[in-house]
Formats: sequence, structure tokens, C-alpha cells
Amino acid sequence: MLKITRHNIDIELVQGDISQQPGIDAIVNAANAQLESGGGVAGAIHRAAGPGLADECRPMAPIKPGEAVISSGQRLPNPFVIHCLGPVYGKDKPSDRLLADCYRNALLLADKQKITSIAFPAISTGIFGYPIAPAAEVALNTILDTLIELKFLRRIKIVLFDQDMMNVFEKQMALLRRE
Ligand code: AR6
Repeated sequence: MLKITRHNIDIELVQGDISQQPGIDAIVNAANAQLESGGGVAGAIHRAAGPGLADECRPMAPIKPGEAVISSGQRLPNPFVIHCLGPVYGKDKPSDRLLADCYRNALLLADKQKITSIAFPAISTGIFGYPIAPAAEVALNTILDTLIELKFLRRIKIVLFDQDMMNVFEKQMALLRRE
């Protein structure tokens, strides 16, 4: 685990499963446009939440790349899920801008609901093919740039599935720590 604190908000990197984050108000889903279950993060979240999650999300679909919508957590240990559609790398352009929109919109939506803790996966870095190092840079820079606008959030967790991804994010975070 690696943690920095800026503007009174903790930003943590941890290795783990986004669908198993008790103690966090909102987890972020790397969703598809239809807000259905799928592979990767979306599959894990929908499986853990139960079929009520897809039922609740259906009326909000489809969403566009960069957009974020909120639902309850159904059977998850978290009261809320924020569903973001990341860009398909090289197809939805500009990919960096759309990926930044995901993080920014999710944070602002959470804060609007007075949510105090949120956990993100590395959006778009799986099936959507975004290379991990540039995705880490966009994720961390966008989170830092948005902090000043947040009134309620106190804890932002980034949950990385494996050690390789953790190493890449840690490297990027280390650059920020020195600032
Ligand atoms: N917890 C944390 N991270 C995970 C988990 C997990 N349980 N499972 C995978 N990852 P992806 P995307 C990592 O493919 O690229 C879905 O089918 C994974 O290693 O879930 O935004 C949707 O329905 C990768 O680094 O999301 C969409 O169609 C990262 O999380 C599409 O895939 C994101 O991988 C979205 O693709």
C-alpha cells in the first residue's frame, strides 16, 4: 500500500479486487455502454452485487465514453456504485481526455452525493486496451487536479488487480510524492 495526502484527502494505491472493498462508500465500475455485466471489473461487480444491479442500471443506459452514473450497491458491501464508461483505446478519441473525464466525473458525482470514500479500478486498461503507464499518469494527475473541488471526499483508493500494475502506478505516484 502506498499513500499520499493532499488537500486533506488520502490517495491510496492497493492491490486487490474492486468488488471486495468493505468500508468504502462507492466503488467505481469500468462499465460498458449498456451498463450490463461483462468481463473484468464489470463482471466481478455485477456478480457480487446480484441481478438487481443490472435491473437498476437499465433505465440509465446507454452512457457515453467519459460519462459517470450512480446506482446503489445492491448486495455489495458498498452503498453506491459509480459506473464509468472508459474510452476504447485508439477508437474513442481523444482517449486521454475521455479517460480523464471518467475520473473527474466520478469524483464530482460522488462528492455531490456527500460520499466520503471511493475506490477506482484502472479504467480502460483491460479489455479496452489502454496502455498502463499512460493510464496511470492520466488517473493520478486527474485525481490530483480535481481535489480542490471536492468538499466531502476524504479517501480515494485505487485498486489494482496485479503486482505489475501496482508497480506502474507506484512509479507514477512516486513522481507526485516528490512535488
Ligand atoms: N478488481 C480490480 N481490478 C480488476 C478486476 C477486479 N475484480 N478485474 C479486472 N481488473 P476491464 P476496461 C483490472 O477489462 O478495460 C468489461 O467487460 C484489469 O486487469 O474490467 O475499462 C465491460 O463490460 C484491468 O487492468 O475494464 C466493458 O465492456 C482493469 O481492471 C469492458 O470490459 C480494467 O479492466 C471495459 O473494459
